[in-house]
Amino acid sequence: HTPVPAGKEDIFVVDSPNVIYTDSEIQSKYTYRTTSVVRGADGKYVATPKETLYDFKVDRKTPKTGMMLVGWGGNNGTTVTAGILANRRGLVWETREGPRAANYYGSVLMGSTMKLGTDAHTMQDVNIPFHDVLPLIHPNDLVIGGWDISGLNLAAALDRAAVLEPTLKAQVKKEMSQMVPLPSIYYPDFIAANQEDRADNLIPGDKACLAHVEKIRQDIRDFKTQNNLDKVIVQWTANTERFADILPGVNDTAENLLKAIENGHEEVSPSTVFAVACILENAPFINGSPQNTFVPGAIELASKHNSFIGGDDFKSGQTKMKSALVDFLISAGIKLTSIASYNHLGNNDGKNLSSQRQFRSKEISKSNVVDDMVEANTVLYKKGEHPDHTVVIKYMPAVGDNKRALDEYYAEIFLGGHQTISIFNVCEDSLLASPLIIDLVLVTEIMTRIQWRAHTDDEFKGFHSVLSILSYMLKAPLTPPGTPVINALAKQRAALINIFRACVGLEPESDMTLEHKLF
Ligand code: NAI
Ligand code: DG6
Repeated sequence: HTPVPAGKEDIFVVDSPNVIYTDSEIQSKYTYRTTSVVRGADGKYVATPKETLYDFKVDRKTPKTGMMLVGWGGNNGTTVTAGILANRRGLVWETREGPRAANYYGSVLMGSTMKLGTDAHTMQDVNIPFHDVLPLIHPNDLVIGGWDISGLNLAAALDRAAVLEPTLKAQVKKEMSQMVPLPSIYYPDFIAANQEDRADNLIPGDKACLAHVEKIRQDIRDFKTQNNLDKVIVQWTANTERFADILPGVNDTAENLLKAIENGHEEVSPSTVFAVACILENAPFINGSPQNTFVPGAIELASKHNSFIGGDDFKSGQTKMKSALVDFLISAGIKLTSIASYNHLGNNDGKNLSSQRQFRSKEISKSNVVDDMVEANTVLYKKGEHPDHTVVIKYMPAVGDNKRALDEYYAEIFLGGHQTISIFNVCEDSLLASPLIIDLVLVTEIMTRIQWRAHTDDEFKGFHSVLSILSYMLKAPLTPPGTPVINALAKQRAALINIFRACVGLEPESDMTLEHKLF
């Protein structure tokens, strides 16, 4: 058995009888080991180790990929665009603290590493960039486009966002002034009334209709053709919408949802219209905002069309910290009893969220993020018991994009004592969200190139159309219907790493390091 040498872009090769490299694919046989549990009549659990054999194959050719953003002219849209241009051109700019160079800090794929294994001679860990585990596309190669209800070109929109240093903006100004968002759909009832004054770049019509779906599909096709792309991935980074009511006969099934759009039903949101257009166009669609874009009918439609969807709501600062800290506290056996989360921010997102119905979407998304960790600890919490959890968001124009997040965690410790942890987190919201937008595209794209089959099956197929592997980047992870939601950050990262490893025939990283303990 001789493995085919890695391509020049691969930094490692797996030498195993279970892994085959061809010019076009990496093929692996993978034994998935789990523990199956049943509870006997006597109330005792019986845990049985279980093995399932899967075949995976990964297409090695990196496609020319387009990223289309809904809300391209917003703070996130302009920041991620400028960031990619700055990286592509290797820009350096002056700040009051000295020169700064473009980087991808904050992107788990571009900025973090993964343990490949243990050096055979020194017995030390060998770590490689996360980006090199699978043949991922590079963010510098993304072709960027999108829609916005505001028609400002991207250079002017970058000024409006007031996120980046003038010395950086000056260097991307020319290129970004050529970028103009496509007109978009605007149904005023779904976002705050205070957004109306920027809605000057509109596709006619103020409620859902098939013409809107068709126009968006055509925009995706045109973008693909004009830029000679192999695929396009679409992300919603537009304003937070209010929740749509889930109505039987309207958005409960795929068929009803399509009929509701055809009939111009007023409870179909712009984000759902975008989702439907992308699903029908087989362009993966990710929702970076908290609203319920993926009504049951949209999820069913995606599954019928084998089209990838992911969401909801970027997990950037406060919630990312929460999903690490609460995991730590509860896993340490400390009984968290309350979380008070305050935010104030002064960007356009904050302005939109100052409206009650849009705030409510965000409140829901920010509030359910510790449920899995609480439910899992039956020692600390009785069934149904839950820490108190309050989320407050206030619009404070003066602080702009520099969001302030103040959190107090209150917990019960040994013998009735208390622990209070207070966090004051200040950072530019869009600089946290932009790397997540990149990660979501990179992971989603590689998922379109991974196929699997049970070892006994003939046919390969793709993963479930709901991409729960994206959970690490999202506050309210969408999972296939009936499957658990994982919010704990470490588990989310482990899933991402270990699925990537499985695709190249490597065992999950267990961190047991027996090689350092048994001698
Ligand atoms: P923003 O308000 O600066 O940008 C949103 C853009 O969407 C605006 O340019 C607006 O004109 C546009 N827009 C609104 N409705 C549209 C439609 N129907 N079609 C096309 N464009 C439309 O907001 P920002 O800061 O860029 O955030 C975007 C979204 O991401 C918000 O929903 C926010 O809650 C969410 N988010 C942001 C995070 C962050 O850290 N920045 C983290 C988590 C979520
Ligand atoms: C205020 O909370 C505004 C929101 O849009 C958040 O900034 C955004 O959802 C990020 O939230 P988090 O909790 O991930 O920092």
